[in-house]
Amino acid sequence: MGGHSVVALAGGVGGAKLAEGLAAHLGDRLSVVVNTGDDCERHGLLVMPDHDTVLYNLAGLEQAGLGWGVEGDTYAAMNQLAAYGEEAWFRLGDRDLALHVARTARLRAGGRLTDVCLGLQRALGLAARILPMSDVPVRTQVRTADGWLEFQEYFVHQRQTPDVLELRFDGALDASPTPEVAAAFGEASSIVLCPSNPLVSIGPILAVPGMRSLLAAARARGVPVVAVSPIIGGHALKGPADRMLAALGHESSALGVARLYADLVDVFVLDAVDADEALVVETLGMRTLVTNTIMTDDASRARLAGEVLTALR
Ligand code: FO1
Repeated sequence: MGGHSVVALAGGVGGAKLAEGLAAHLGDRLSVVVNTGDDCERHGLLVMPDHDTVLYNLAGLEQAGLGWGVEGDTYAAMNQLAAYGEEAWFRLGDRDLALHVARTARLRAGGRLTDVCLGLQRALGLAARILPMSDVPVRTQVRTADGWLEFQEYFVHQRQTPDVLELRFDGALDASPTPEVAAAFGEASSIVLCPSNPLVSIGPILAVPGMRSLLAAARARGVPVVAVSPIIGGHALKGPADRMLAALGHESSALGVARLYADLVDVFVLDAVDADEALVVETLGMRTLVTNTIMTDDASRARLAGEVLTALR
């Protein structure tokens, strides 16, 4: 691919897996723009779940089974916090806590979010860059029958049980893409929308004022954009994307996701299970790639990433 650089938009576990596959091909030619809408303050510390799951996947530290946190982590601090009567439903491992302590300390010392994140990534030896979508806080909130909930209250504490009636991205109107995100889009030769939740992972990124313009400007230069469906056979492999799509009036299918991306994307990647939807997706004005999109290990992550990059030539 020569000196070509790629921007990937990602959030959650599926996004982190493809990001890791892309990093295997691209190294420092990859910039991953991550959703910060899931971010939260826990025990006085800033936790950035979507940034952190990409960080740990690219560093080969991820807790594979859970999809978040650090492989082999212990929970001594968490258990001691509970002993002091602190909330313990959001499980932070000891090694994970070190990241939140370092990050929060550097932010309190006046560091800019993106600079702090890049410094921690370099400490873990990452070649690719993980870029917060904005340095200004954006927080996804979910309206349920009980009213508006902070994202992690819905996602973890209430185990995604309530029906989602509405979403909002608090703070988005005061946010803007960081200079690093704008530069990454400006230099990109390809753009990838990873198989993340289109509503609460890719959605908040695209809701940052100016982000869609960056994408449109790249496309106007002839930069191809590919999206990988996070829905396979009508279901999400992990997380609430399928139920959320249906609850908010969208079709919970690869086609339903393609419709959400119709004006943004040149190529749409569907799993072989959904091959019968490819023709209809093409009527939306996108080319399609039908392949096995299930990433079970590093090899399959790199394979899918390779197919995605090849589809963009
Ligand atoms: N998800 C859970 O379901 N339970 C948890 O206790 C939990 C803790 C946690 C700690 C750090 C972190 O970065 C993520 C964590 N997650 C947990 C996942 C988190 O809810 C993410 O927002 C989801 O993975 C969706 O992106």
